[in-house]
Amino acid sequence: MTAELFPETRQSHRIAPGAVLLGGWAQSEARALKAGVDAVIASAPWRHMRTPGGRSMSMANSNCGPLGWVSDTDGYRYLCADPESGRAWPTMPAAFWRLAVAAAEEAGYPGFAPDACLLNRYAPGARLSLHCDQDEHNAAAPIVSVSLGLPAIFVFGGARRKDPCQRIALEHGDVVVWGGPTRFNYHGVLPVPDGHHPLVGRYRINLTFRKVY
Ligand code: MD3
Ligand code: FE
Repeated sequence: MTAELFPETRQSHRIAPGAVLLGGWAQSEARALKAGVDAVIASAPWRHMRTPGGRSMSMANSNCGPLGWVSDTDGYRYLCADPESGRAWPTMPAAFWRLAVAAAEEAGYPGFAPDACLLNRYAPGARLSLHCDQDEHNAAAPIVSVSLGLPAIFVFGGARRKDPCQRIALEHGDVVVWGGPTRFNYHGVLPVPDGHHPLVGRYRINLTFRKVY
């Protein structure tokens, strides 16, 4: 019996002060979300960005909404145009916006109005090393994270890099709302195991909704 077959068995619980896992919360919207991903990618294709140190990231990225997160050898920042095309990032699909706002409200953050959505795509073996998200100027707003496709282990640490970490399995349809005192904690994603997902194929896709300003 997998949680995949029985979404109601996915747990919702508080991971840390201000951080809430809404298990399986996006499952019923997964098709609409995947269609939204495909529409965004048609205008702003997946690309592998470089770290400030010059290494190519193992996950592929894109963005939608007024602002998009980019990384290159000049550092990390939010831009209102896609540097690959010079055009504005694609509009946030309505299904994305509705889900992010509803999830934030469910987790205790009413009035969430994201101005950026970062799309991360992990092929098997891709990972995200331990980091903290500090490029958003609005420290009061949470980040809403939606996982689609292959499962992964999310690593959630403390305020300092050396603090102990907890490991959290994130599956297709899971939503996590990260806010409050742990908003700037260290976190990462372990290398994604190989597999196949009926809707997403051989990938894990993560959407993060952010309020930059
Ligand atoms: C915990 N992405 O894009 S977002 C990222 O699965 C990122 O792709 C993860 O970390 C992924 O930066 C999941 C989860 C997340 C975002 C912000 C946090 C977790 C957080 C801030 C504080 C603590
Ligand atoms: Fe992050």
